[in-house]
Amino acid sequence: MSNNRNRLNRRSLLATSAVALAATRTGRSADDGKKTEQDAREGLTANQLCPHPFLTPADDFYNVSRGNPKPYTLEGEALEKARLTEDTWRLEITADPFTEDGVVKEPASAQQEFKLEDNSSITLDHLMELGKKHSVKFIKAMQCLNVPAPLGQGLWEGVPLSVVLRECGKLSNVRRIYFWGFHNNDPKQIFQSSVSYTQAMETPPGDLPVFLAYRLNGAPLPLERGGPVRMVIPWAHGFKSIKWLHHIFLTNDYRINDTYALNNNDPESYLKTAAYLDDGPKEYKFGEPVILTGQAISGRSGLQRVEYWVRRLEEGARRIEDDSEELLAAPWKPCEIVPAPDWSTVLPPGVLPKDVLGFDSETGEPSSWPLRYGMVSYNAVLRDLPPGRYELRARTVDKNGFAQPEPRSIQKSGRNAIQMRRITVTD
Ligand SMILES: Nc1nc2c(c(=O)[nH]1)N[C@H]1C(S)=C(S)[C@@H](COP(=O)(O)O)O[C@H]1N2
Ligand SMILES: [Mo]
Repeated sequence: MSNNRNRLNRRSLLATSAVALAATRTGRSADDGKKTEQDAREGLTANQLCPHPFLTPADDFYNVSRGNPKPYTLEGEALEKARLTEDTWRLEITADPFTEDGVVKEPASAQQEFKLEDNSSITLDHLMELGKKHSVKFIKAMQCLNVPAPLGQGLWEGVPLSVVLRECGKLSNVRRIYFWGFHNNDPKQIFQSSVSYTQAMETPPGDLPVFLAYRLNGAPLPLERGGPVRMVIPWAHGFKSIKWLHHIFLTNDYRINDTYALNNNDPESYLKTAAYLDDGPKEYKFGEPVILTGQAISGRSGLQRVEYWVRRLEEGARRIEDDSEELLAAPWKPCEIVPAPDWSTVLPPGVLPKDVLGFDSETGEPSSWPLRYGMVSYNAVLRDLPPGRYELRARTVDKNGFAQPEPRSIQKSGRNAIQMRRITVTD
């Protein structure tokens, strides 16, 4: 495995873009196996090998939103009433008086609360003012726990929740912090999530803070992505990243009562390391290159490699499960992971890699590749598959050596099935 890692490091130093990479790839290696791999890619364009932009344009994210009407469809006066324009946006922060005999002894309290009713709620100007000194930026893949495709990857920017909570002065008996967004004033449409007090206040060095995002890919966060302000929880699946943020609620009730938990989801699940396959042609002529592409998310346990397996479908072949003997014992082979891009071509104008969390603040090099909680493209090119029917699969292996769907094979902790494409090669 260390071999594998060296190769990646060397490559990310050498190649500054996918295009440059395609040029460096053409047969300079002494290693024969490597050479065949390079030959397989000859004549293919960078776009064929990596059909995804590194940052997903804000409009191209896959949208997962509740509510009727959806908050992002509101216009004009309705949008202003919903406090979803830059001028009308307000954030409340209140403390929960809740106690329960023998369970929660003391109520939460805050020296200062921020409320609509007494005009003390926080404005976007106030938040941006905090941002002048404390703003953070980082690249994160958004992924739903229940959707079998990544939603998108953005450069998110905003103010850490810890900085906003300090505006409340002294807090007492706060163990959990809830947040929810606009939901049509209908309590049934509420969508809330939470983090523990410690998760909000204390970020391990090198790790990423919870924050209130107001920019995406260098522009104000659009309404459809949850603007003016959305919570972003770096390590979590999408359901923690509440859109159209309106309310932060401080409570001493330690029990996790996220909306998503009500549908049998694990409310504490971390973003999962997993590979997703792109669609592609179903039929190839013999001799045509079969290009397997996809995206992989580097979750909590990191990403060591992506592997593919070509299963030939013989007469009478059966459907197989992700834990079948045949799959587990199959000759999986490594995919190419597309190296780090030339950051000056993918980051918005004026944003330097060294200013982005997850990058070295002096050298501007990413602290890991793939980026933690980010997403990379991968590919494999198959030449000379004899005529026949095939199943193509891809899976991740995390930094602990677990191949997908392990170690989390329970689907409601994050969708993680091994994806498969069926193709036919004709004479
Ligand atoms: N207010 C609100 N926030 C929300 C949701 C919602 O329905 N309402 N859906 C959540 C879920 S389940 C996911 S996966 C992500 C999707 O984010 P996206 O639409 O920006 O891709 O938003 C989360 N935030
Ligand atoms: Mo989701």
